[in-house]
Amino acid sequence: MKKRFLSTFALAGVAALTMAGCTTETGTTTDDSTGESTEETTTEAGGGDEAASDVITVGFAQTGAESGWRSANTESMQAAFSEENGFELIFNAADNDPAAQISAVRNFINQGVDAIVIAPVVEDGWDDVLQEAASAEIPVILEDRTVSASEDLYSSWVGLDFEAEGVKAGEWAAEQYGDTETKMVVLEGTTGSAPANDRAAGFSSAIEGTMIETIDSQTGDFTRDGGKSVMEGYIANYGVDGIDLVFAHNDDMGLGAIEAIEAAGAVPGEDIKIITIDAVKDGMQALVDGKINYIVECNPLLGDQAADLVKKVLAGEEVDKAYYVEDQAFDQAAAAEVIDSRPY
Ligand code: GYE
Repeated sequence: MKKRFLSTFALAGVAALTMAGCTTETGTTTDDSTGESTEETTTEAGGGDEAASDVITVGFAQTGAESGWRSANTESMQAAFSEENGFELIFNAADNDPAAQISAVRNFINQGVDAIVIAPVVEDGWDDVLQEAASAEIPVILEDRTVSASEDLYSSWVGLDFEAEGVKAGEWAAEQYGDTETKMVVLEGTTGSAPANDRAAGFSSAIEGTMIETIDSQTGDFTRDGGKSVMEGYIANYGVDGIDLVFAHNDDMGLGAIEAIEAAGAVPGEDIKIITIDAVKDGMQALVDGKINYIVECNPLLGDQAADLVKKVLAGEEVDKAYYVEDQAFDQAAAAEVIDSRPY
């Protein structure tokens, strides 16, 4: 697979259609099989039948609203799939429930949307519904997370190299702490999600052969509350003195861990070192404040690339199967330099 690095702002040039008026509807749909309800918002481009026929209707199946990263990603997607850019966006957030997300995609197929965009909660379980979209001749573009299904079942994907993020975080840990006995606990992202799987694999490979020992690893579901309560459990089991390092698969769980460490009377960033991934505002602030020690970036601003891909695919243009956006990494000094100019 060819890796192509895109700058986040490079692909913004989609033609803007001028349209008067727009309506926003928010409704709740209930998944018959699970009884789960998810929120759906439709933003419609107005301006009469003529304009409406040019409008591209896109169903976007978002994971949920678990983190600061996710909020920034949702905003980026909503801004790019706007009516000014020629789209009618049907937005669904599945509250991180894989079954609810699959049924949202089925609803999009039944509604006969022009294209479907998915940020898949988990990697597995997509074959059937992607096949159904293919049979209905509705192209699917993936953003952010990947799936294990055959790449013939979707048109393209744009996102980040999660394994490389894990490697970057692990290499820094190895360099800083690898020569002394270091007891590490891990706060994993959502079980079965591509970033949780790949970040864990990347980090583990980078610390192999060092004196960093993983004493426990559990999921905090990418949320602040999850990170806090898993960290409370670790502290109860091992004591603050029994833990040297936390590797959190995202900033929010690291921020939750900070609360747990402080509540136990210890100093985050000193008594217990913390490495996270994302580099959202709150995470970067904690890094500048010395409560987090290192952050590997994961860029959430994927909306313009995703919208560009939808237009290209619908126009029958050739696209690659995968577009990787490049990430950076920050220590305290680097974070202090850029924090004020960060867009998220
Ligand atoms: O790191 C985390 C979010 O899929 C890359 O999901 C994304 C991850 C991100 O909840 O904060």
